[in-house]
Amino acid sequence: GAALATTSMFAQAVEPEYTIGFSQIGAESEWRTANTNDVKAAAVKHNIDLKFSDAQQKQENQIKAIRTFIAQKVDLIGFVPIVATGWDNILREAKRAKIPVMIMDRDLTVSDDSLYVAKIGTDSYAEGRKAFDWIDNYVTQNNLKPRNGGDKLNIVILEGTVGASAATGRSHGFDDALNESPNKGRYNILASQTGDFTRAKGQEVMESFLKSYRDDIDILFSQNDDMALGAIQAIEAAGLKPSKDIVIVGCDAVKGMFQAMIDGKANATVECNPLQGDLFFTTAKKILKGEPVEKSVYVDEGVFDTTNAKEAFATRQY
Ligand code: GZL
Repeated sequence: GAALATTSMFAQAVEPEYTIGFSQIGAESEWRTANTNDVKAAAVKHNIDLKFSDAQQKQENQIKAIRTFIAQKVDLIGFVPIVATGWDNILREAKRAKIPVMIMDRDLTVSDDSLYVAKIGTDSYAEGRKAFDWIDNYVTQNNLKPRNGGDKLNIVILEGTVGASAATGRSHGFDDALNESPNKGRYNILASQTGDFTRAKGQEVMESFLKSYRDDIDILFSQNDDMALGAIQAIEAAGLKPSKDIVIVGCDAVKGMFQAMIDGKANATVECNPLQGDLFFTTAKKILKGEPVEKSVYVDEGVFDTTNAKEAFATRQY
């Protein structure tokens, strides 16, 4: 009775053991929002005092936030590098201040890997390979032919944010899988352009693709689902049937894309897992307790398409 209540009340009140500064890139997609929500929920679960900063898609705001965390003498700094380069100086400042740094989600390129202690990431290269492999299999299974009667299936690509490892990784993975495929002669990359991971930009770029190549496009590879959902609107506005006239493959496996697959407007999406908060704070506590941690850990990711979208939808958390 009372004793139990006292214990549980006490458990709520115990001072946070650590203060962690976290710089998030922004709120550009459903996936990003899910990632943010998960980080915040995990901080509560781990009883961490979280100082959270939203960089509004600007690297300089991330650098400013990290500098503020250093001035506040937080115990550890975590951030999602919006682009892969330009972090060496600020990470040297953190190192001089003896504040350990962890990376989440996207990857970065630094001159000296000791500038961060650990990375909890998503394997964008593998995601790109899975996207092409799904397309290649679908084309074979359905004996898909070019809509324009030509000899190549034309692919257009909506790329993610320029310079982001999630974009470059997916492009490299897709290209390598295509070039290694015995069927590579079937395909032609007709156009590839950044839609900056947003729904609005994805729709805009797809409109321009359709203006130039309406009846030549057979397949869209979109490097996130938000751009794919924008592209679906553009495809319908052009009087074409998404997933039928143009095969549509996305990345992230967010709820909006599951709904599109269930509605018969999209074909597949390669999962990218935003629920990294628990692993992140568990790893952070080990670092702060001086325990050894792995330098780089990837979260688990699968592939979903119209054959498993319905039953998977019920259990999706984002
Ligand atoms: C991928 C992540 C990407 C998502 C986008 O790991 O960084 O950023 O694919 C998000 O939806 O904008």
